[in-house]
Amino acid sequence: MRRIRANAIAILTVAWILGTFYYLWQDNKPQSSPSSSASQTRGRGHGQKVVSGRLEIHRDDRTIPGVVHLCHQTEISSLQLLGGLDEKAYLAGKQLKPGDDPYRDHAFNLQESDRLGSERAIRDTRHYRCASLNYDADLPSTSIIITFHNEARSTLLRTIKSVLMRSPPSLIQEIILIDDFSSDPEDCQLLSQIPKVRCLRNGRREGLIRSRVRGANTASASILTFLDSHCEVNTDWLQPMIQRVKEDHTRVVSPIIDVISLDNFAYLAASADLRGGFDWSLHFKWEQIPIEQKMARSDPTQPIRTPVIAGGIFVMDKSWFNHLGQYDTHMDIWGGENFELSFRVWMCGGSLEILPCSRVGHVFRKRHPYDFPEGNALTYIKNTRRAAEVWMDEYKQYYYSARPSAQGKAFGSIADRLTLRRKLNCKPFRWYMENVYPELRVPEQEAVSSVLKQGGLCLETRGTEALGLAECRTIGISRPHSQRWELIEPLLRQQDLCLAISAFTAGSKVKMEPCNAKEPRQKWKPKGTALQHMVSGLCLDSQTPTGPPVITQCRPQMASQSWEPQIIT
Ligand code: UD2
Ligand code: MN
Repeated sequence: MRRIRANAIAILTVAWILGTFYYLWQDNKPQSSPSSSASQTRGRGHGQKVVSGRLEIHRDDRTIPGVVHLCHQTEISSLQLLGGLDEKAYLAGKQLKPGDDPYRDHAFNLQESDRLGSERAIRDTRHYRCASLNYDADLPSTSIIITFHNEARSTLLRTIKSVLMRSPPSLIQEIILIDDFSSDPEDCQLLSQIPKVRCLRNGRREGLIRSRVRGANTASASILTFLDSHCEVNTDWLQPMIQRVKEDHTRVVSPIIDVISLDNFAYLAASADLRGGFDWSLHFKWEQIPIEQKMARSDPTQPIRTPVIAGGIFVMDKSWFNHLGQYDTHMDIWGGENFELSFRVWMCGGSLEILPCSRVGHVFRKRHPYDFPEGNALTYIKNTRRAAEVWMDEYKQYYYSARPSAQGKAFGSIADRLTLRRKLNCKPFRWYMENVYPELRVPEQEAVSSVLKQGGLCLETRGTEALGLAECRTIGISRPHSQRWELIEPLLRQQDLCLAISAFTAGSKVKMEPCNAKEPRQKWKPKGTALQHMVSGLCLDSQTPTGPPVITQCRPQMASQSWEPQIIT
């Protein structure tokens, strides 16, 4: 008897040791499958914002092997879930006709999407440690907001069903569909037969920005969840995001966005080491987390701070969304709103993060399948110009240098958004650059040679220190000239001498002195056609054409403060 007990204890001990070893080995297992870095350029014709579908996919093998969650509550049958919707008839109502190009209408392979049906199992792509995290039992519910314009029925229905099947039912208050004036109203209407699904149709094409605001305004839950209309949410996607927002309502959180192939609809795990970034043309890109942050991450389930979000899939507290001014509803159709929202969230007291334990698949496309009434290039410029003009302060110059075609293009009035920024007491873009996105390099400035013209007169130096206005003279190539200025922000330069104020008070004279980029008295920036001294906030003023130039209160309309730079080539 005693021997049998001893044997049993020995067997259990060995099993326990083996189990522990297996666990540790799993934890340290190297990523075995090669990363298929099929980095693909996603040209959209106009070269604007493209969510390059993180096509540098690193398959993360620390995911949960073989676990396929189809349904959160397996007892809910697909039939119950759909209420009165006749799914077969809905899908059959719109199908590819033989001989039609399957990519034509949606810029993805419609034939493959239709073939898949409305639900399918997908791999749980999270790090395996995510499965053992716990979330509050009393998480608040959310309103899911999905806006669409001519979405394919099969992708739209799969998006909705994946939400209903892979979310705890108590967390889904409602799914609000905003049909952005699609050709067939039934695409949306028929879906409102599904329990919890509501359908709002725009009376004209509004674009995704105004459509989302409409959805948010009718949402009844305290938390908003935005989704594109061609997604599939993965196991336990929602709880991590709601948990983070519940803990701190100023957080705006998004999942890791997995890739659903636009060709064969394979569900592919995206790398867990990416965050959202951009270049100065306001072109969104996925980028590696900075190395120091990567080294400091000991726990792969921890949130990743991100300078910007891709834009389509995020969770945000409703009152915080409203407090921060929702969206800029003068932005049209598509694009730029993700920068505007991201800058605003960071600069006005919130934060943005990507949660690795939340995964949502999305069909990334190479072109827009829909039209832009004003043309897609002009629309993108209008939207990003609005974001740059309202939020980027003096850094907007880099946007204009990177996107010269934006200069002079119409972008409407931004007065309301500037008032909002002031009311919310938001930090300057410089703060964002220093604290949120220090990795974004400010371009090296090339000196621009120019004269500074006021009426028919030009600003010139006299001797080594003094300045004045005089008749503009012809300037020969490359020879020093008292009327030639090099503009290298923040300096206004002539050889080794720079324009400086003599004191910080209104009425103080300006003079030339040896250049020093760190000297606060030498820092200038353009303000309309005026030249503003950055520290005192006063503007360069000629007073009278004969008197020496001084600095005075900026008054944009004043002729004596207007300095038209005329570039010398
Ligand atoms: C990305 C975002 C998208 C949005 C966009 C920039 C992701 C996964 N997607 O582009 O949500 O932030 O960048 O603006 O981060 N739609 C309308 N009306 C329109 C045009 C589009 O309702 O006039 C819908 C469209 O059906 C889709 C959503 O808006 O559900 C986003 O459009 P998209 O899928 O063409 O944009 P995407 O994913 O390239
Ligand atoms: Mn999309």
